[in-house]
Amino acid sequence: MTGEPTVRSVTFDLLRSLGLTTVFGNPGSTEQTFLQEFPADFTYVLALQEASAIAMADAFAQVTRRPAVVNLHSSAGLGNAMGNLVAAYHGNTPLIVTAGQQHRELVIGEPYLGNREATTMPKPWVKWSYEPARAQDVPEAFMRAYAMALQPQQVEWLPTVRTGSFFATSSGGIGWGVPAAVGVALGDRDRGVTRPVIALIGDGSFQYSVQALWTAAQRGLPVVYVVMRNSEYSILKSFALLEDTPGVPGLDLPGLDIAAVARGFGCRAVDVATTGDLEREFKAALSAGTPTVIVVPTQPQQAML
Ligand SMILES: Cc1ncc(C[n+]2csc(CCOP(=O)(O)OP(=O)(O)O)c2C)c(N)n1
Ligand SMILES: [Mg+2]
Repeated sequence: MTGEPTVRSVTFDLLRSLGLTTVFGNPGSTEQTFLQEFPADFTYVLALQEASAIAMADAFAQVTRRPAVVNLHSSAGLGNAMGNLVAAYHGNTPLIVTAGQQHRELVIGEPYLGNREATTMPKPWVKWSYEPARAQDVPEAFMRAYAMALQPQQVEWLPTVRTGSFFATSSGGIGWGVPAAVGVALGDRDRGVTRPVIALIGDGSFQYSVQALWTAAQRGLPVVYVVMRNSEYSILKSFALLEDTPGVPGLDLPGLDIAAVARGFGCRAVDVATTGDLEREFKAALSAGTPTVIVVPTQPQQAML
């Protein structure tokens, strides 16, 4: 960057000095001013959808043990991200999340993509939310967000058991695992660790942030997704029995060609039929050097609730 410092150049310098040179996101018009002339020493991880961006950053932060930066698109992007923002909050993950806003002179007219109450929208699932009154306040807002992100929660949640090799969402919301596996693999790459990442996930849960497969494929990440295909929301059928609520609609998932979807996002994908197939394909996936989705047919079973 040359010439007079700008708010943007000072902000990027600050992020650089804090070691925050990986930005997860999905861009929109309101972020392009910030993202223009994106510095060559920064990495922008394109997630295709904001729910995936947050969960990737969540896992990345857990693996690298540093805060991670997420750049979302205004109110619509923040809305898409909310479920996984709740997960990051429960997991105590230090995230710095920015969301674009429409031009100040337009906001009074409630324009497309404007955020009526930008600081209220993410509450209560963030420790701090702030809308800088002046452009000049942006670097300080980042600095404060960084400091806040590193502070412990007032009330500690019971953390997910983390040995550094097992990760799970802390919120109970599904749609975390597919992108979080991407975040773990990117975090490993960032800290120079080489190991495969195994993501075990149900066929229903797989659908929620499925576009993260594209990021995994584009970046050649060593992720093996093992998808348990029972063609239903099995756990909800068990709940229906437990709670004696017969006739709940929407619990069957016929007609999902998961391997075809995965191939569409650029992954290797196989349907296996036997345990022998599974063993062979799993071994092959471990050395594939590219993400693989293995679809395993399973018998629906009643959960012990
Ligand atoms: C964001 C979100 N939406 C809906 C739910 C409710 N829910 C809990 S488990 C589940 C189904 C999971 O299905 P699947 O991954 O196929 O697992 P299975 O029970 O079949 O093994 C749903 C929809 C949720 N927890 N989070
Ligand atoms: Mg299922």
